[in-house]
Amino acid sequence: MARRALITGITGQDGAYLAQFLLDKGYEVHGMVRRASTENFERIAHLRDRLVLHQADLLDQLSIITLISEVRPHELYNLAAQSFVPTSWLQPLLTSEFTALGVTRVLEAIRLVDPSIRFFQASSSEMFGDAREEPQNERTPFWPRSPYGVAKAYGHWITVNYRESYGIFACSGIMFNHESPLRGKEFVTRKITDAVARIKLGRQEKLKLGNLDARRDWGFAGDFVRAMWLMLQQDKPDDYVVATGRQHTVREFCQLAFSYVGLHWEDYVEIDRALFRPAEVNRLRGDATKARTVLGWEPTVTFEQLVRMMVDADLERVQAELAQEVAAGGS
Ligand code: NAP
Ligand code: G4F
Repeated sequence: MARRALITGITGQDGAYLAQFLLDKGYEVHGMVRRASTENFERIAHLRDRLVLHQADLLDQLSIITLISEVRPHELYNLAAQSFVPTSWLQPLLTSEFTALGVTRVLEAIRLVDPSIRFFQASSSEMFGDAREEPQNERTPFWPRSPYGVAKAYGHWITVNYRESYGIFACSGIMFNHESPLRGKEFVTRKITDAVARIKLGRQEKLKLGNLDARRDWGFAGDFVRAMWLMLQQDKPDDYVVATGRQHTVREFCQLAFSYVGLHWEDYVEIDRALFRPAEVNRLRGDATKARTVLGWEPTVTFEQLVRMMVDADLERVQAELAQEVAAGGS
């Protein structure tokens, strides 16, 4: 019989990659989606016929209990969250409800319905914040610098606590930034590659950015979802840093993305002070030795390949939009 997985946040970047990964492994894949006035399933459109989607919301405890009772998954991946750091200063309470308390609601539902369900929590390197050491590993103390980071730290510790209190197979993946052509356009990498494509094709003139000196450890989302799955296949539940171990500045990302299409980034990028954050996470770099040793996990996509993959995808998309406009104008 096929194993059943339930993914919260299936409409997001990681949800789409994880759904594809699990389907390829022969899983029956269920996804939790929240009600919206307009459906928001673009990232999983190509998988739509192979998925079972259910309406529920991280804010609504009973909806999660009902969902888990109906699906009875073997594995549950909790990817849903308010995941954009700047929004967490604008909506700190809502961010805590989704990103912190939402985790407890899912864990409570597991405890009530079936404590043998294996649970993955999408934790974040943002918890290290003003990091006490570099590179960061599973023992590095947290010093979060945003309401999002604080909420994720809660989500991490409640996951550890339900493992220790109730023996639930609960794992926390402390994931560093991971990107792809499916990344939301508000995040800096996709904002840059979308702008590069639009500028190259004459649809945009300038790109406004904030802090170019911030350093991140950027990997490929497709690699990260494999680490999530590996964590739930082990004999014992545990927590793992997932990272490439390489660090680059936002400026370096710009340089590489613009030069890939033959443009010089300084001709197009403007600094907008409004995009600077009230408290910045200046540098992050992960040490994934434990994931490499215990899970046998390795990233397969380099920083340079990631940038090129994202620019290529955005060029293709913007070109297709232009072709559609021409066709519509000519008909
Ligand atoms: P994403 O693209 O922003 O997706 C977030 C998902 O959460 C969406 O499917 C969204 O649904 C769903 N969601 C938000 N609020 C919800 C609610 N109240 N009820 C139900 N669903 C809700 O994020 P991602 O990049 O795929 O990241 C996945 C997870 O990993 C997140 O928890 C994120 O915080 C964490 N993480 C990401 C990274 C990274 O670099 N990508 C690194 C570390 C940790 P809608 O489509 O309806 O909005
Ligand atoms: O792309 P970002 O918005 O990602 P951030 O804040 O690192 O958060 C992402 O990674 C976390 C893992 O550490 C996840 F948990 C979280 O859910 C999310 O996926 O910003 C990256 C850096 C920041 O230092 C920011 O100040 O880029 C800098 N930046 C400079 N200009 C900008 C911009 N960020 C954005 N979003 N937009 C800008 O114009």
